[in-house]
Amino acid sequence: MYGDHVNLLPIPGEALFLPGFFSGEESNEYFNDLTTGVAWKQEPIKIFGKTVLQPRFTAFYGDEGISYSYSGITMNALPWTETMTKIKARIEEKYDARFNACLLNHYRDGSDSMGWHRDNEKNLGKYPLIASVSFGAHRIFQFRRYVEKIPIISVDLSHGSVLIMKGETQHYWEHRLPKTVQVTSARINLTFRLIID
Ligand SMILES: O=C(O)CCC(=O)C(=O)O
Ligand SMILES: [Mn+2]
Repeated sequence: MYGDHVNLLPIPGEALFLPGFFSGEESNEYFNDLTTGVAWKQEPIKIFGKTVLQPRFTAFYGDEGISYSYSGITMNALPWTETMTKIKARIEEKYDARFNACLLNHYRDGSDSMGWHRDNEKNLGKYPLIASVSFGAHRIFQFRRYVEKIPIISVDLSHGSVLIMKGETQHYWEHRLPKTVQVTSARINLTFRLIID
């Protein structure tokens, strides 16, 4: 099943990258639909006791009754849109996985970003499988070891690509989407997750 992927990380952890999982045509359609068809919000978050706006827009969709807490905010899932359901079904089939939630990110241009973090919330379980789908502008995504903070592994997340993070990835690696002056257009990212409680 993974023969067509590139494994980006030395062990421990597994990050599998598959560019072009969605065709250019499908990806354009999904990008346009998600740009206008998602309830995007720029949320305030608390960092070191100070309230600031997140440097991106986000939304949270999922099965009924699912909620998700991180960085001091709790998001209640909105019901899946038709487009999200289609994308989710394709990923679930390919990876023999199941997801009940999706955190979406909208980066207006290269000045929007996401800082170093791990997706290690308790309610994702010990070995979460997270599927990250990208549409729109290419952006560099980076991994670094959590303990030593080096080295950095970079991947170009392209239009229609899928990145799977699984196994012990969230134990040993942090990831981020750095700012860049080179990108002047928008990117949309969907991270499908299975929330266990
Ligand atoms: O935009 C990305 O590729 C990163 C998203 C991410 O790491 C997250 O939502 O937890
Ligand atoms: Mn993440």
